[in-house]
Amino acid sequence: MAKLFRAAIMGPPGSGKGTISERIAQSFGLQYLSSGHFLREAIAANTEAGVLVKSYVERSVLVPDPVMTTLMLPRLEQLSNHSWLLDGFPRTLAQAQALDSICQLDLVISLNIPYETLKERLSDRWIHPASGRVYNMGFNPPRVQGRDDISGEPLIQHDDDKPEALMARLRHYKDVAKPVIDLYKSQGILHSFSGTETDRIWPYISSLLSSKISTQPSNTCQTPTH
Ligand code: G5P
Ligand code: MG
Repeated sequence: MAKLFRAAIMGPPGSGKGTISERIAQSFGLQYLSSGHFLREAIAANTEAGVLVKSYVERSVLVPDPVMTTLMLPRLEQLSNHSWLLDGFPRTLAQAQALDSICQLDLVISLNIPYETLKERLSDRWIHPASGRVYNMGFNPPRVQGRDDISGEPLIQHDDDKPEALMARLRHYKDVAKPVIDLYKSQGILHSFSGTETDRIWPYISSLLSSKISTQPSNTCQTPTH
């Protein structure tokens, strides 16, 4: 049986977590779990959790830790025989500790992307609100300008992607992420990548994963006793 492998990807809004995660999932067969995706799914389905988190996600403010761990940990428990990649979780020290209590990660990727690059990317970003599909007018444009590829519905731009709001979000990200990054550094599993282009960073991430996935014994995940 193939060894299990558990990884997480961290980085500020717009750093390329989603883009890189999709490449990792495709190239290495890891199950891809995105916290943002689960939140948007809950909001679209109007579940109890969805109603609770809507105003946070719409303002790009962090959802409270207990809500996030309740959303994420049961999904991971169900995947105890799978290799997976987490995108956007854990984001705070409390979330990292909650995750640590059920499962030790094998590897954490941290993306360091300059502010100017993030600003350019996010101000070029358009979203299909119903599905959460994201387009970038330069890097990943829709087939028809201003329209979602699948539904043909209009795309919108978030207020949070305007420069002033973005600066505050990025500052907040740094403060909250620092203890999480320190934790994974102390465990010897943190790998940081810096650059302005996903396509240039990707070969380094890909070769790191190739070496880790084929050679390392995995850490173990346990189903917690509640
Ligand atoms: P999300 O959904 O995790 P964010 O804000 O962290 O959202 P986002 O926007 O999803 O991050 P990303 O995944 O890091 O960004 O980046 P991406 O989508 O791949 O790339 C960004 C854009 O740049 C895209 O348009 C892409 O095509 C383009 N791009 C990528 N690479 C390049 C390149 O090389 N060049 C160019 N030109 N473009 C490129 O979280 C959403 C909300 O959910 C809540 C929070 O409210 C959060 O704000 N949330 C949580 N709250 C608490 N705890 C958690 N763990 C939470 N997780 C989510
Ligand atoms: Mg994302």
